[in-house]
Amino acid sequence: QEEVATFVLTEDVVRSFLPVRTLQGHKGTHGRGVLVAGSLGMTGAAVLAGKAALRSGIGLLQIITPQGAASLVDLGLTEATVWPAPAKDILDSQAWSVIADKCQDAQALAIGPGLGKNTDFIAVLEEVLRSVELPVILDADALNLIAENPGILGWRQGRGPLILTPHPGEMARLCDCSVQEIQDNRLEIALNKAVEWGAILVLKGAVTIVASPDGRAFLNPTGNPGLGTGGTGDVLTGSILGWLAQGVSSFEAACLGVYLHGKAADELAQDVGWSGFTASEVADQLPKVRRAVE
Ligand code: NPW
Ligand code: AMP
Ligand code: MG
Repeated sequence: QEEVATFVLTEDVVRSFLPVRTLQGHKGTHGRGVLVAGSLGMTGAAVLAGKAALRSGIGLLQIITPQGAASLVDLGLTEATVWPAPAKDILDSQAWSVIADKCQDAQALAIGPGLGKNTDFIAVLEEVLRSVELPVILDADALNLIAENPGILGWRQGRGPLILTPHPGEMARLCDCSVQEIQDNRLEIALNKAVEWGAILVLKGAVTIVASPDGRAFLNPTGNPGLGTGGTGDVLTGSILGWLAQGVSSFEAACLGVYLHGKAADELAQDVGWSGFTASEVADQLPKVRRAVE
């Protein structure tokens, strides 16, 4: 049994996690990330996550999305390259070969925002858990698919780092319990599941928890109810991908992502209050809040 140590994230802690940029840095040294996201009707999730990765400073971003959604994602995010996988509206098992190829020269992989739920895609998730050695973030529909068989998370043990970013609804599906049960025992559940799944667990919501399998957990003091609007979780996932690609290790990248995402929302709330700012604006605010912290 590991010793449990719980802290509140502070600006000083977060500052120490920020990657250092050198004068000679270029898009190669600033890291490549692969984002597997989007489906017809949810291309916005891919665009929002991608925008947040770029706003977090990633060098190169490659987005994998179904063929039928690719041109919309491409138009939505000029700076990313888009790689269509052979599926019309929603990714299926054929996506694996494109993902494996793009992961070869990347530093991090994120899967899930706006994917939709095609049970055929579980084969890809199994392959990722078993064989991808890069740090991997699983969010949204990737988690909803895994909820059908959470045991496969155990396959990751001993491979690369794994970060899971469920909101309370997704966590309830993963744990096969009610949202209320999750909310009544957030810290205990987050720590226990981080150990069971061998993953950094980001349990989102008011006071997001970042729990590590080594028994550490941070409580995040930033953020406000204005974040309760479509797409903000997609932005968080993209931002963590950005930090991972820049070489920040998984627990630190998750903490950085969560803290700055909340601080960006707090900054927006200074102007407009706790409602009416958008997920895109949260992403666009990230460089400014990073600058204020460093
Ligand atoms: P309730 O409503 O109280 O019963 P879903 P989703 C619960 C994509 N998106 N505290 C909530 O519970 C995503 O990336 C695409 C308590 C409800 O049951 C996904 O791929 C967008 N409960 C897909 O849509 C923009 C909470 O969770 C359930 C909670 C579906 O994702 C939007 C809702 O979650 C979106 O991001 C909290 N803090 N938070 C786009 N533009 O393309 C959530 N719940 O059913 O998993 O749906 O999160 O919208
Ligand atoms: P998702 O449901 O995946 O779009 O993620 C929603 C994001 O908004 C997560 O980062 C949550 O932590 C954040 N969020 C939602 N409601 C609140 C709240 N009341 N206070 C702070 N953060 C919130
Ligand atoms: Mg989400």
